[in-house]
Amino acid sequence: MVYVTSDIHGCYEKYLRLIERLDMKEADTLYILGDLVDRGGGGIEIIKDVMKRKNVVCLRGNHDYYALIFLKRFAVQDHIKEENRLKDVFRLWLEDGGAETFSAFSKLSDNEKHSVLSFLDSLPFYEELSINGQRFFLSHTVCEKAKLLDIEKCSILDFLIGELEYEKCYFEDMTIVTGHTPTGFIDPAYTGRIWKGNNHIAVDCGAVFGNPLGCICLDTTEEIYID
Ligand SMILES: [Mn+2]
Repeated sequence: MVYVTSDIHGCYEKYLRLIERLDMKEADTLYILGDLVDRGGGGIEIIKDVMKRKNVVCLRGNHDYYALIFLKRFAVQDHIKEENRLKDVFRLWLEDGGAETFSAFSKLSDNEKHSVLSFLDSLPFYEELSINGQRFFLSHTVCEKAKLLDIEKCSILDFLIGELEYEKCYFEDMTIVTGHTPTGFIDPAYTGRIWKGNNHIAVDCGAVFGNPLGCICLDTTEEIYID
């Protein structure tokens, strides 16, 4: 079975309960579509656990992307004094939930810091899957349809902060599975629930905002919610 969740945002307890609930066998895989860290306090714990598991695959979200940049420059190397331009963005990241990640990361040993940074640096931006003949495109988010159809023109930012057009079917023969946007923003009636439509599956239920952590099995379409 292939399972997909996203935007765990440091909710370590919900993550552990999801892993327990899925009770994955060797042939099963859980994809996490990015934003492991920030806002909730358990992002670093989640990374340490994911690194030990063979059947959990993470893609990169905007928060993981910025955490890598800022942890490397300001928690490992000491660039605090000289880089004013980057420091403004660093301050914004801290305010947007990065402070929790920064503080937990700072408590790690040098070896642990190194492995967390290597892990973040290794995360892919998207992945294509075929399950029982059905095609899926997995990523944190994607850009608008016209641009994605010309994928050569896309930059990594399109897969981190792109503005997805949920009202448009991008591909007739492939479902786009994404996180990043809490489903309540797509349709308030779906707050805390997985949203599906127009060959999209949106799995970010807003777990860090008090909603359940949503997960979908792509083989069976079963939806799993961890309160
Ligand atoms: Mn995001």
